[in-house]
Amino acid sequence: MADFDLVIRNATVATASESFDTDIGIRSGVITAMGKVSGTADDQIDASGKLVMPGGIDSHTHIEQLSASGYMNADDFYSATVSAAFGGTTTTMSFAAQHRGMQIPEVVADYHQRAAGKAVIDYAFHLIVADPTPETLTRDLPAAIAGGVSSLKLYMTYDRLMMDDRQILDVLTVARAHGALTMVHAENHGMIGWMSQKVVDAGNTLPRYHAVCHTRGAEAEAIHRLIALAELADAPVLIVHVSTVDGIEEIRAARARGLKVYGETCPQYLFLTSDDLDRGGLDGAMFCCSPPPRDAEAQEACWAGLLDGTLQVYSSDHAPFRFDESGKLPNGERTTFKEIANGVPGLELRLPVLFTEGVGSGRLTVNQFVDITSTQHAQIYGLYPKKGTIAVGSDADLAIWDVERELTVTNEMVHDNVGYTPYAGRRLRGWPETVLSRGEIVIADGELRVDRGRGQFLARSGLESAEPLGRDVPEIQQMAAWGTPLER
Ligand code: DUC
Ligand code: ZN
Ligand code: ZN
Repeated sequence: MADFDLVIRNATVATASESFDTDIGIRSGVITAMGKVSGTADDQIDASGKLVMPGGIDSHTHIEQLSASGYMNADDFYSATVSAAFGGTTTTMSFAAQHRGMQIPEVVADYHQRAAGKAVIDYAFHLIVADPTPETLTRDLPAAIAGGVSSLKLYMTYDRLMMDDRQILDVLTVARAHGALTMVHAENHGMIGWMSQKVVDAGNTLPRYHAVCHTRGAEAEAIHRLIALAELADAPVLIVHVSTVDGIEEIRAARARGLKVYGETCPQYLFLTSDDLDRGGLDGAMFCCSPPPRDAEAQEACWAGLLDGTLQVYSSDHAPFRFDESGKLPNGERTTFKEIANGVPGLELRLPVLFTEGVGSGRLTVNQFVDITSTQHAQIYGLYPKKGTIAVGSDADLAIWDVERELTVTNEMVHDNVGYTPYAGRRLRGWPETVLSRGEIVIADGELRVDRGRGQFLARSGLESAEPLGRDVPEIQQMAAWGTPLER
């Protein structure tokens, strides 16, 4: 038997902290040797002149998920994970979504079943909680967390998903007690609803009004309120898809006060603006997501937030819907902006677009690129060091980049099932040409090399990010003294 299943020779490796030249020896899916690797190997890849980075981890994706409004994502676990792999991502984290009235054990089992026979790369789940009944809180959430789904997601908006402040406090308390991290979609529901109704009543229904009605203040207010709730519960939170100057400032200020508040931004907030929703007729529907893309100042704030560590993760929020009756245009030409399925695709192009615009432009080092696209996702969500780095003992999830390759994005080149990409027409430089998952070549020479169903579920536990600060919260102590201790 050979010493290695595969050796990658002459690699220039970039991790989140350093760049160096090395060989990489792989056995049974794991990196077992680095440096000058000698010994026999069944297979070899010469990576001379290429850049080898940890495969991307996309910690915010919607795959084969039924939305609360009844729209099914255009991607199942096969098309989504194939698309991810072509773009250099080797782990997806998507949602098992509870809707009101659904039981959590069935929800989680259902998503396991959807993914198991289809995923071509490894995957984990977060749990969307929409119905925090006493049984959900006391029985089902702890069981789901113990089963490896150790991050929850809550919504502060959307009629059928949103939670009020008391419900949020209930869930944060359970998450704190059982070691789960709570992700939150933070937008003020009333502000958006009030404005949307008035705008639609006046006959203004085009996609561009979506960008205006999801006001900047709606995001900032909800983030501010959430942070106050998290501070009372002494529970860490991660605010997803942050898009505004003021929202980022709220997170920065909370972190400066020592609170465990994490933040995420996405390609649509770095590379798109509200002008994209104002393309002729209904074409802007292709760019409708919540929160919406903003303006150049907000884009700059998102870059600054990533660079100074206010925002730790850059995810796609891949929410795939086709530009037809199945998603973006449920009422055809008469679709109003309130009816357009929310979300943009981004799983495949998340990394290449950032590589061009970030590393290529000199805004980011390759190490910062690795950090915000892979390593911090693994660290925050409990996958590190199995995933998110290149080191002996880590899974051989690797993307071998041709940093010189230039191409122009087309709708046809993307492997998801959406039919368009918001980034069509962009010129890119740098592309992940060979992609490995647990040492197996998934993508090479522009082709998929594996069968559906090889991806494995990643159970997560013991999240450091979810550990409470353990601060004394005077009001909570008082409550305990009055005979109501919280489960701590
Ligand atoms: N907004 C969400 O909250 N989820 C999916 C996509 C989107 O645009
Ligand atoms: Zn959201
Ligand atoms: Zn989302």
